[in-house]
Amino acid sequence: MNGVAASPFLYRFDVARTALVIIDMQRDFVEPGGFGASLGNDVTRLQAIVPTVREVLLAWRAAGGLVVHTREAHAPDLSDCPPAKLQRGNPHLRIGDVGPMGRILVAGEPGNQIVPALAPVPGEIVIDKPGKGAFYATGLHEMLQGRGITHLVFMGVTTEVCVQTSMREANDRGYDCLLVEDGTESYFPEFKAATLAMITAQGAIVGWVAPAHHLIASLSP
Ligand code: TIU
Repeated sequence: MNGVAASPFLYRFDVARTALVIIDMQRDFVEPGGFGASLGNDVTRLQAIVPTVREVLLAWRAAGGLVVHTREAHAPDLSDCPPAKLQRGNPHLRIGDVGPMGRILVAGEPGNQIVPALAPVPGEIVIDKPGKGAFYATGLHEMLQGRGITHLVFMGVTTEVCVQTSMREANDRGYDCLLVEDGTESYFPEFKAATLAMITAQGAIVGWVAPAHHLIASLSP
């Protein structure tokens, strides 16, 4: 059993029953010209966490833990993108439009790939999800159940959108969840801070939060 010094109290987990879930570290959110930028955001804040996410990913792989990568990705015919999502807001490029990295948020396009520093390796699970949460319409819960997973450690982007939605979905399904606070980022620093606070409030109502170096220390033999 491993223990991470976390907020609001010690997070205990067994690597064999825990998956590292990296949410949407794809070019569409982290690089200029993708979906995040099309919504009017400055993507440099998100780019800055890549080295920390990589450090945790390498430590997790070395410890032999299961890794899950997600991508927010739609089918080329957009049949899995409801009008309510497609038509929201007033972006200069919509989902499915052709941008500098190919069609925005469409599976298989260059912009939809996970950034090279965090690319999946054989044996890791890669989930394409049509929603913000990783459990909606993906089969992820069944995959995790089949592997005996009870605990999830989250990183990725953005903190208050896809990461928090996924963590809440996981919490309702009975997983004990830890969010790596410097392995996640938002386009809005105040939303990240609020998310960390609301996750840990009321005795870990959604889960735990800890810095990457506390998690890495807990993995050291
Ligand atoms: N816009 C925003 O903050 N996020 C998303 O649209 N998707 C994810 O968070 N991955």
